[in-house]
Amino acid sequence: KLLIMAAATDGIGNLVHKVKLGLQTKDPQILGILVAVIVVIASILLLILRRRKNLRRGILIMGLCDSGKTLLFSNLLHNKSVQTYTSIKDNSGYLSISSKGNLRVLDIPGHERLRAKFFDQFKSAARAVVFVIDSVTFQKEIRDVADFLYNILTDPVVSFNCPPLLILCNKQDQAMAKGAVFIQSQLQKELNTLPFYTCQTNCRVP
Ligand SMILES: Nc1nc2c(ncn2[C@@H]2O[C@H](COP(=O)(O)OP(=O)(O)OP(=O)(O)O)[C@@H](O)[C@H]2O)c(=O)[nH]1
Ligand SMILES: [Mg+2]
Repeated sequence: KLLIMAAATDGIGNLVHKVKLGLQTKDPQILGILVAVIVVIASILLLILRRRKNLRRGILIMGLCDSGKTLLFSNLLHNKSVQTYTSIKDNSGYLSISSKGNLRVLDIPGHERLRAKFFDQFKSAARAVVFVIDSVTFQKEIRDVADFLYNILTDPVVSFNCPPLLILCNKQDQAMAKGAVFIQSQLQKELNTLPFYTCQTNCRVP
């Protein structure tokens, strides 16, 4: 075993030495091989990253209580508006999108005591997050909205996977609803008051 290990170490040492020499003398053969190796490794890494992304098939609908998540879920999945009540458990269903296949839409309860548990359960599957805001009560709830969004954005799993995030300014049919541009600017200001957060996103209001 020791002999095999020594031979292997010696082999690698020899190879490293040859590569070093090739780099110093700018040997085209060695440079060619190195470029090929780097391209192969980069392609494998890209493939792994693509696979990881494709394995995540959840669309998480999140937001404070009463922001309209369940009604949105019902409209998306069943194409109808239903009478909703405060959710105490998640709703889930599959949505078929032509270019992406079947995606699992998850409506996460907004209640403070429940949302963390469901978020922890589903966050690693998040392909995208829809953060729903009640545009009527937004100003009154701005602190809670910002805190909740901050917790999602700074979550280690979410920051690692970086799923796209859509901020949905809901209840625009109501006369007292604030517009998306106003909500965006106020939310950015509020987020910037939170510790360790600087809003540098490419926020865009359609
Ligand atoms: N006018 C208006 N009312 C809405 C809209 N979306 C939701 N609502 C109403 O807002 C209330 C709360 O909606 P839900 O979908 O139950 O809210 P939720 O976000 O699921 O709330 P939790 O389950 O408590 O987290 C319901 O009475 C809905 O009918 C909207 O776009 N316009
Ligand atoms: Mg609900």
